[in-house]
Amino acid sequence: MEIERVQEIASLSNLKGTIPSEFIILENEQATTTTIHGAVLEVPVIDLCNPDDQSLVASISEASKSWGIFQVVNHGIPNEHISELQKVGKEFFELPQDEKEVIAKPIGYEGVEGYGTKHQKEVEGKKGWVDHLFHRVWPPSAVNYHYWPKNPPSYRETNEQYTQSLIPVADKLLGLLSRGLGLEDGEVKQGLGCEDMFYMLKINYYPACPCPELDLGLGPHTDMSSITILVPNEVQGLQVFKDDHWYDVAYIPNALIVHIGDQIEILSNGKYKSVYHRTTVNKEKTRMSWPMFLEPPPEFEVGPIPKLITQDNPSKFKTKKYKDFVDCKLNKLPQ
Ligand SMILES: O=C(O)CCC(=O)C(=O)O
Repeated sequence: MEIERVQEIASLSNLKGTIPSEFIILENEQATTTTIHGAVLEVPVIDLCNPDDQSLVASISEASKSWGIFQVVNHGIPNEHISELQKVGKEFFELPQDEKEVIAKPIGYEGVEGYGTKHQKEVEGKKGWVDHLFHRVWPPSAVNYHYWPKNPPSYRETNEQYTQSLIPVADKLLGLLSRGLGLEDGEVKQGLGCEDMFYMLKINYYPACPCPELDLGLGPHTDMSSITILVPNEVQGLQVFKDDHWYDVAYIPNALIVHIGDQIEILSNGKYKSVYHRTTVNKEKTRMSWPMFLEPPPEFEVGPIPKLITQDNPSKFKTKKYKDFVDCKLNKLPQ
């Protein structure tokens, strides 16, 4: 049985001007009816070169408490590393279908890595308008090059270069988040598995859609990771739920978009909030995004940091292995 890719469905749909019914979501879920129009959300901007350390800690902590999302500028990753990452990812998705299928997730395989299209329906029983590629990039012991594109030939080097520039930024962000909780620099990272943490790269490919108002790319969700560090292409599409409404997020070119994920919400005992977000699709343009999910190793137990628990602030979350958390979330079971 062959899996139909959204990219292929999109080519036909764009000719016909309609989309198949399994993609059409209920009117009260559609972006046009649920988005606040004419307003874009200016999410907090964190300048990583801010020389005033205390104000940097305060701003990241405030953004993580009240928004769960922020954009990082002056992060130190050269713009070319970002544009090269985008270029090779785009080149992979533009290959003939057969070449992409070489690294597809096999049918029946339970892993996450590989080229794929979400099987489970996304929004109220409907499918999202997106294909993806997942592969781990760090630590070396967790990398399986089978799932990395061989074409374009510079794919591996470019992704390794981006990862090497991202790791110090991730470390800095985790340190600042730790200090924002009144802890030492390394304590949040320790609570996530330290150097054993997995860096999982995903590429989302949202083809142009003739009826963008009828479907979403990804339905509303929070990320299971600790933090997610994302770069989008230039096409608008990320939306955040804030004060009971959905808003488009305004991007700053070459900034990194950081989502607080479920594991940081747990570890901070709810002080930091994981951000509820979704994506829309565009009528003329392909949207792409490159989220990097920083995940605890599967067997690692994550729970509220004991120092943060007091009589007045009792534990709000169970401590459990990350793989068990993922299992409950994917199967919609109570945590
Ligand atoms: O494409 C985006 O901007 C968001 C991606 C996302 O939320 C995800 O892949 O889980």
